[in-house]
Amino acid sequence: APGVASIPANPYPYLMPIKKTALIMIDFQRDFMEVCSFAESLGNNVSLLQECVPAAKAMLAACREAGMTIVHTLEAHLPDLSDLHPSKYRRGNPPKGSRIGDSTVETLRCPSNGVCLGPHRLLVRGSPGNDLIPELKAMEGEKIIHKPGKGAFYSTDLDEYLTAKGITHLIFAGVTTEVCVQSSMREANDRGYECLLVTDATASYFPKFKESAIEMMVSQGGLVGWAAPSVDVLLAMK
Ligand code: C5J
Repeated sequence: APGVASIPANPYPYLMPIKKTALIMIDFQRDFMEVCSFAESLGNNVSLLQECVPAAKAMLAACREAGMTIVHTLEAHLPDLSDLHPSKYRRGNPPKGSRIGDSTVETLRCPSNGVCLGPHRLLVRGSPGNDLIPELKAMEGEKIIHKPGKGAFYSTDLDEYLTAKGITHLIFAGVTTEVCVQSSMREANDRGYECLLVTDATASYFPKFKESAIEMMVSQGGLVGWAAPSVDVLLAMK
């Protein structure tokens, strides 16, 4: 049909009505992707997440070109932390200086190459760590969702925004696959959206969790949705 891209996907072809589809870019924020960040303060290797940036960039460019709806999410808390559940604050029992809302001034190891986020408050809205990475900045007119949870629908206006635009299909990219991407895709699936995950535009600090998360979501005939590499999505959109 005209305006519908047929994407060879797992577990079977995904039909994408371009004007009714939004690209959802999950949490491509410096907090998770860069050195001197929240993620590094918790001991994660952020270079694993950088691997998915080229495919995410290509998806963003193609979806912009096609005039699609684009949404960027950020895991972010208000400066007064009033939207942070005490359970989330306590979780992991992180040392002082690595907790949500803490200031990094004295706590982070900074690299010697001069690339440094600089002092910031961890996962706090408006703090430098909460910016999108420079390669994947939002453009004028693209929706930015600040979300206090892992899922993009919890305590946000995302569902209303998409519904008002007549969006029925969602293409997901982002980090990390098994945490915020998977939570968001499951929430979207329960709300009736047809979801596809772009497999090389998502990454995890734990590569085996990424593979397992994708396997789980496409299992049993696509219980949560579909998965396909960016090359197949981009070709089908041409
Ligand atoms: C995490 C996320 N991993 N964006 N957040 O805490 O996946």
